[in-house]
Amino acid sequence: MRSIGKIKLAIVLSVGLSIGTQSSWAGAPAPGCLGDVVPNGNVNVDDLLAVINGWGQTWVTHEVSAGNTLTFTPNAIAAKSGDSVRWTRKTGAHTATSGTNCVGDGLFTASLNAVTTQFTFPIPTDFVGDIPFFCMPHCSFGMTGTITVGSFWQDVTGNGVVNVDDLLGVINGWGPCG
Ligand SMILES: [Ca+2]
Ligand SMILES: [Cu+2]
Repeated sequence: MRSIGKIKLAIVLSVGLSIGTQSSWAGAPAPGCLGDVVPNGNVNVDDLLAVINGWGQTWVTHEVSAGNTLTFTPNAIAAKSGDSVRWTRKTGAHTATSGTNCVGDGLFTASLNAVTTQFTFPIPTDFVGDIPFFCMPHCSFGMTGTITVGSFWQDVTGNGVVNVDDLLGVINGWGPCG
C-alpha cells in the first residue's frame, strides 16, 4: 500500500521532530473522547503517532493448551483488548475457569475433555487488566494461568484493526476532550 506509506510519511514530516517521547499508557481515554489514544484529555499529535505506530495491528486469538502435565501452556498470555483466548484440550479432563485462589469469579468456565475439546473467550473490547484462570480439578496442583490484557486504544474505531479509519477518528476528535 504505497498510498498508505505516503500518508504516514506526510504526517510524520508535517508534525516534524518537535515531538518528544511518547507518553506512557497511564490510563483509559476519557469517556466520549474519541481519538484520545494516549489518554491525557487532549487529542493531539501524540495520538496520531500512536495510531501510526500501531498500524496494521489486529485482534488476534491466543492459543493455550491443557495437558496431562497439569499445566496450561503457555500459562502467561499477553493479550490486548478485543483479542480472544482459545483453550484446547490435549489430554485428560480439565476446565478453563476464570478466578483466583481456585475460586471462580463467574466471568467464564468451560469443560475441556474428550467431548468438548475447545473453548474460546473473547476479551471485551473495553477491558484492560489481568484475567486469572485455573483448572477446577487441578488448581491445587498449580494448574493456573493469567491473561494480561493491555489497551488497544490505537483501534480508535473499535473494529479490530488499526488503519486509516483510526487516523481519521483522531483527526475528527482533535482538541481538548469534553
Ligand atoms: Ca479501527
Ligand atoms: Cu486440569
